[in-house]
Formats: sequence, structure tokens, C-alpha cells
Amino acid sequence: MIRDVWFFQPRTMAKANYANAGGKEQTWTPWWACYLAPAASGAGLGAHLIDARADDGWRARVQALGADDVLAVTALTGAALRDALEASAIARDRGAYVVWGGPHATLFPAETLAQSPAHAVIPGTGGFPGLALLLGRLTGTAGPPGPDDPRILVKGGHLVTVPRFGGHGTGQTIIADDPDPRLDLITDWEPYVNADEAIDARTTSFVTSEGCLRRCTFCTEPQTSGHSWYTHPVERSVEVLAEMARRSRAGGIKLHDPNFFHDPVRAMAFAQRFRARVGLRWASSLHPADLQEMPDTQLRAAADAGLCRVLIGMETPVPALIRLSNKRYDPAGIETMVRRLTAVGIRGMFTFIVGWPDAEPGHYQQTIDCAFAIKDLDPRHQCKIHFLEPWPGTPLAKMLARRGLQHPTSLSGWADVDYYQAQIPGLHNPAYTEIVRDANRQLSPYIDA
Ligand code: B12
Ligand code: SF4
Repeated sequence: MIRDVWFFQPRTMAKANYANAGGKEQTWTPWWACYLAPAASGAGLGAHLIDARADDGWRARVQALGADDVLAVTALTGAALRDALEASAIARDRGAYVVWGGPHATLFPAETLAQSPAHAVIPGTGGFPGLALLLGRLTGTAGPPGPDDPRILVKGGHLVTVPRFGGHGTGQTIIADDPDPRLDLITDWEPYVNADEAIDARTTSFVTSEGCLRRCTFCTEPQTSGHSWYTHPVERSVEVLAEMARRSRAGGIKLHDPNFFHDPVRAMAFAQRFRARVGLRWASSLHPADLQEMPDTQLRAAADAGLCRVLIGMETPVPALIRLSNKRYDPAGIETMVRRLTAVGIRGMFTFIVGWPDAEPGHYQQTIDCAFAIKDLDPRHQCKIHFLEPWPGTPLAKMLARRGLQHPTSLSGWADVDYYQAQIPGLHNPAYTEIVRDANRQLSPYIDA
């Protein structure tokens, strides 16, 4: 009989590109596990975390699992797949039930089920109902399948086949009514406190929403979310943040929402409530078009509410490449955006992509120059340049597949993907790998390789 669910967070092996200001790999709270843990309690099961990033003894803990355990594994494309595979193989050998979810499992549900030791795969953003349904089935506490049940793939066939959000292309904003994330899953907050020079020496993270309604041609977010934006109510998010900040003794919060300011009314409601209830410095993503449309008064109000750093995906200063990316903003306004942020004391982390299909060779240098020009305007801003990674399912990947680009076909092949390296022959110019990395070292304090 199943008694416990063990949420397994693989190591991300990302220190070379994501060091924190303390020189350690950024290690953020595994919110996926906290958001999913109520599904275990709902089925009368214990919930526990094994975070391989923070626990050197993770193998021994996985070895100790048996037939009364479920191992729930998050699958992120890239190096994290290695530990995910190893832990799952150990757990399955010990008789545990293994289930995978997360972005990689969402992009490749059938392949993931076929190639991993998982008994079941639950694709999709907003994984709570899927896991609740699966655990209900495993414990015999679930009712008969309903028409709106989430989608779960199990070895040997589909358990239920209705996509959670009514299929792709729906463009819906969904107000989540899932239970609040379980903070008690984290017994020690110290590993999840990161020094961030733009926010605070004790910065922790949170997410108030998942998915994205925009349609940038290079990004997986529209695919993994089925073109939906899954939002947790602002009031409850602020309450969770207040309690999390108390438990972790956080001095600043980094919101990891893919596109936090998409709805400015919601974002500003959060800002005001957060200022009143928590009052710490905070950071979030901000689409450049949303910044261009935002009145100065609103930008100032956000800064007054503690917003001190924004992640802005500029992608490229080249208008033709902006059109290709479908980022939908005017790059002629980059300088104005930078100056407006400086004026209100908000520091930007501006990210760029190089290696676009059919781009002029000069776009590498134009991008590097643009990033340094931002630094020259205000050295407190940061920039980072990535090589295009055409993830399958994205419009750019489909275009490149028609031209013969081949992707890995195995999970171990996907584990080698890294968009800090010019890995794709014919698309990237390898002469720029070192040039871009050198630039990144000067442009951002978060690169240490
Ligand atoms: C914090 C973060 C990091 C951190 C650490 C991540 C970690 N897991 O420890 C750092 C900075 C190290 C990092 C690094 C990288 N990251 Co990152 N990161 C994020 C970020 C901003 C937040 C993650 C988060 O907490 N999300 C909130 C939780 C609640 O959402 P979630 O994890 O998706 O979980 C939900 C569902 O997916 C599902 N679910 C998840 N797991 C499971 C498991 C089960 C069993 C079930 C049922 C459901 C389920 O239910 C959850 C609750 O609804 C996301 C963007 C985002 N906003 O999600 C990118 C994101 C995850 N990263 C991404 C990428 C590409 C990378 C890199 C590969 C980039 C690179 N080349 O260097 C690296 C390397 C990581 C690696 N593979 O080793 C992509 C992943 C795309 C993909 N196909 O996997 C994302 C989605 C950003 C993007 N849109 O491009 N990242
Ligand atoms: S790049 Fe940002 S705005 Fe564009 S689809 Fe992805 S998350 Fe949304």
C-alpha cells in the first residue's frame, strides 16, 4: 500500500552560467514540489522532498524507497535529466512507483514515458490536478474519470486523455484554485537563499503564475502552457510570500513568473499588497513592450513598492530579427527603456539571443555592442547573451526542422543541450562561443566560467 510521495529535484549543474553573488550555483526553492505536495496530503499520503542540489546523500535516500513509495520527478531539458534518470532507475528497482512531470516531460510526453523509468508522465503547466488524480487512482480514493480530468500517460496506455486547458491555441487566462504551496516541505531554507547584488544578500524566489499568452517563436512557454496563463490569486500569493519570508529570513524576493507584468492591473495589485504586507525588495520579469507601454507614474509606483530589478528579454537589437522572434516591441526604444529604468532606480537584467536563422553575420557584434551600450548608460544594469536553442514545438524549431535540423532523440542526448554554447552546426558560428562568453563575464556578475 502506498504511504509516501517523495519529490525529487535533480541537480541542475548550472554553476557556470548561474552563479550567485556568493559564488555558488543559484539554487532556488523547488516550487514545483511545494505546489504539488497538497496532492499527496489530499490522498492521505506523506510528502517529502529529496533535493539533490542541497543533499549530497540523495542517492542513499532514494535507495531506501520501496513498494509503498511514489517518486515524483521534475524533468527540465538539459543536465538535470541525468539525475532524474538515475534516481528513477534506483527507485523503480526498489519497487517504488515513478512519475515524471515538468517542462521536458510536457514537450515530449510519449518519448519521456517510453525512454525513462517512469511508470507515468503528467504533462502540462499547473500539475496539481494531474498528480492528485494519479495518486487518487493509486490509493483507490479517486472517483470515476470525468470529462475535464487532466491528461496522464501511463505505461501501457492513456489513463485519461483530456488536456487540462481544453487544448492548444486557447489563449486563456486561468485563475488557479489549487491549494497553496506547502512550505513545510522545506525543512531548511538556507540552501534556497541566494545573494543577489541587485536585490539582497538573502534573496529567495517565488512564482505567482505559470505559462505565457505571448507567442515568441523561440520560447517553449507557449507550448508547455498550451497558450494559457495560469495565475495564482494575488492575495494568496502575498500571504504565502509573507510566511515564506518569515521562515527563510529573506531580505528580497525574485519572482520567477515567465511574464509577470503581462496584466499590469494584476502586477500593480501585487505590488501594492506586497509592499503593505511584506515590504521587501523584489524583482520580476517585464516584457519590453509592456515597459514601453507603461506610463512613468506606474513605473515609479512599482519602484516605490520595492521593485528593484527586472528581467527583460530584449532578444536582439536588429529589427528583422525582432520580427523573426515575434517579440513584438520596437528595438529603437532600447535606450529610452534603459534610461527610464535608471531614472526610477530599477536595475535591468537584459537578455539577448544570437545565432538566429538567416541572420547577417554582423548581428553577433551588433548584439554585443548593444549590450555594452546598455552597460555604458548605467553600469548597474546587467546583460546576458545566449545562443538560440530551437526547442522542438516552437515555430523556429519547426522552420529549422524543415531545413534538416536534427534534434537529440534520447533523454541522454537532451541532457547535453546548453544555450551558452554555440552547439548547432550551420546555425551558430562557433567562433563566437568564446567571444560571447567573454562578453557575458563583463556584462553580468552571474557568469563564472
Ligand atoms: C529557477 C529556474 C532555473 C534555476 C533552477 C531550476 C531548478 N529546477 O532548479 C536555474 C537558474 C539553475 C535554471 C537553469 C536552467 N534553466 Co531554468 N528556469 C527557472 C525558472 C525561471 C523557474 C522555475 C520554477 O520554479 N517554476 C515554477 C514552478 C511552479 O513551475 P514548474 O517547475 O514548471 O512546475 C510546474 C509544472 O511544470 C508541473 N511539474 C513540474 N515538475 C513536475 C513533476 C511532476 C511529477 C508533475 C506531476 C508535475 C510537475 O507542475 C508544477 C506546478 O504546476 C523557469 C521558468 C518558469 N517560470 O518556470 C526556467 C526554465 C525551467 N528554465 C529553462 C532552461 C532552458 C534552463 C537551462 C537549461 C538554461 C541553460 N541552457 O543554461 C538551465 C539549466 C538547467 C538544467 N537543465 O540543468 C526552461 C526549461 C525549458 C525546458 N524545456 O526544460 C524554463 C521553463 C525557462 C524557459 N521558458 O525557457 N533555471
Ligand atoms: S519569451 Fe517571454 S514573453 Fe515570449 S513567450 Fe516566452 S515567456 Fe512569453
